[in-house]
Amino acid sequence: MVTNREIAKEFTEMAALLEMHGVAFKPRAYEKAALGVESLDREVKDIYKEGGIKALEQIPSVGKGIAAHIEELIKKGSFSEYKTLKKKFPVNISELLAVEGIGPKMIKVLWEKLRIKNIKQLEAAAKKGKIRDIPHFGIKSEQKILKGIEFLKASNGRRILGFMLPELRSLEKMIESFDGVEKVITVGSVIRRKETIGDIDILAMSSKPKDVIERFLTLPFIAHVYGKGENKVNVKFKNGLDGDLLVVSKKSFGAALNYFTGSKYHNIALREIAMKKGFKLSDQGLFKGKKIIAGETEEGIYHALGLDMPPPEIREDTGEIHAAKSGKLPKLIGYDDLRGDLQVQTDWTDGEHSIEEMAHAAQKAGLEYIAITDHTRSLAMTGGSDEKKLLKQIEEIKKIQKKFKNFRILAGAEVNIGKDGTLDIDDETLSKLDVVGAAVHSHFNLTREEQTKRVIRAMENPHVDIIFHLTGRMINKREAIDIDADAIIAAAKRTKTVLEIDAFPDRLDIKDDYIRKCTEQGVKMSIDSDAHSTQHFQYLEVGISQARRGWAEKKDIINAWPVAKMLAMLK
Ligand code: DGT
Ligand code: CA
Ligand code: CA
Ligand code: ZN
Repeated sequence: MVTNREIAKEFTEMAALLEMHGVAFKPRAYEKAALGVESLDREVKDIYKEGGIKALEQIPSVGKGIAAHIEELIKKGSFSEYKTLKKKFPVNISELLAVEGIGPKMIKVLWEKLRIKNIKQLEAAAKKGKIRDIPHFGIKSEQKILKGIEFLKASNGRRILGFMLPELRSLEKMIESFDGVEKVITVGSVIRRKETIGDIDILAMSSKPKDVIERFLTLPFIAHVYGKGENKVNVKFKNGLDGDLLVVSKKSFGAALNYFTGSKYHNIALREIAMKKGFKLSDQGLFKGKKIIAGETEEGIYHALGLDMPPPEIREDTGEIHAAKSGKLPKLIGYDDLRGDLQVQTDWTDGEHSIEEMAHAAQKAGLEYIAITDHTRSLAMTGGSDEKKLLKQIEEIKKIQKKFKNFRILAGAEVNIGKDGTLDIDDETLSKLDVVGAAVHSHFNLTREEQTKRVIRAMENPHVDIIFHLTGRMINKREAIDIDADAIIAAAKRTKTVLEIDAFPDRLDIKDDYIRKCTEQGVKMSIDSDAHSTQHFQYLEVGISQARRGWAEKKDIINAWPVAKMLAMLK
């Protein structure tokens, strides 16, 4: 039985294999299909069971040919075209691709010259100085590879939550469908919406824990069972993560939910409050002596302790307890509150879809406006726009706008910030755009002083409205640029520049603590998908989580406002 993740993984590898074999065009189709499958919150094999190959063709980015491969994957666990190509390169492609800077072409050379199959061998070869001798590699790429491996190791196997949400929801739905299960919630770092998760903690409500556990163990996701008890089981999932399922009855569900939501530090603080009031708080309930005071709901527990209930995203013991005591919890921005998206790429540069397709997808996702913000000329590999192309795009947007009702397409750009803070588009052209975002895409290794100065210079440009993905970090892949966040936030306030929360799951730039500083100082932010495909609008949710963890409210996020109000606050 094959899971969505396994299908997506094989397609991603297929794309790489095609490139390694020197096949043009086709790799993109497999990359897109991998994305299409990964973004589903239903299992592909269920879709196939219900509607056959025709239903598979309805999956985003899946056509006839790919659908046939999926059918084969479901039946045999792999597909023959993949297996044929793989014969020539018997290496762990997924593992090697995870290293920053390693692509299919490099994997091919590393195999052909040094017979490198996996990260372990890659690291050993790099440490022995063997990589530098391969033509076109050199000492610099050898060091870069070692740095990439080190960074990956530091991630400790933690996974990027935003990329896993569809898979987790699919898993929840399956458990929910079991007989006798009344509720299922993935708790721990998942419900707190951390950037990354270390494992998957699932809580189910049922009066028949044994049956639920038996059924759970038949799921296709499970690779190994570490241990099993009356009402809990501890497994390794096929995606490589460990997981716990805990099954509890209705009367202690709230207490279990509260305990396993965490965080640990929040729990410790709560338990102290309970103790001071002469209660005892555990994952079974809130007790006075042997008498249970609360336990069925979380609200019940908080109220019995004299507290308002903080949303899971802020339960980190960073001030939420105090706020909960004094009726001062923030009214966090809600998951339905976004009206627009201010960073969207199209096929004018490195996006996959046209302006019109992106606009339709955004409208379907419930938005009222988007800004088209393609890259600019110094990002040559994306086909970045120069002034002429931008002016042409403005005209094109006007035309496409006529086809839409109750939806606004704004003209914008993601202007590149040069090493010295200058921009690669002239002011006159920038003045014609509705929204100007500026971002760092190169010179990641400057000193803190240089980086800070550079970004502040861009902020001082009277046309730059937003700084996109401020630090350029990519979770598990690339470090953030070294920047003085306090100076940036102060400059944002002074120059009325907006700081973006980039919702793309491996960016989530800016981080929660910066967001909180922005809210405290009245610096406005936007939450943007950074979409390069119609499917990426779903990531806005992940950006909202990030904003919530930074205590942001609707008033702090400009694209939660109606378009006119939003535009009026830009420079
Ligand atoms: P993770 O798995 O590293 O992404 O982070 P969490 O927060 O999911 O941590 P995990 O899986 O170790 O534990 C799940 C929840 O269980 C945690 O959020 C709070 C609770 N918990 C775990 N260990 C302790 C503990 O030692 N004391 C208390 N009070 N609660 C704990
Ligand atoms: Ca966990
Ligand atoms: Ca755990
Ligand atoms: Zn960018």
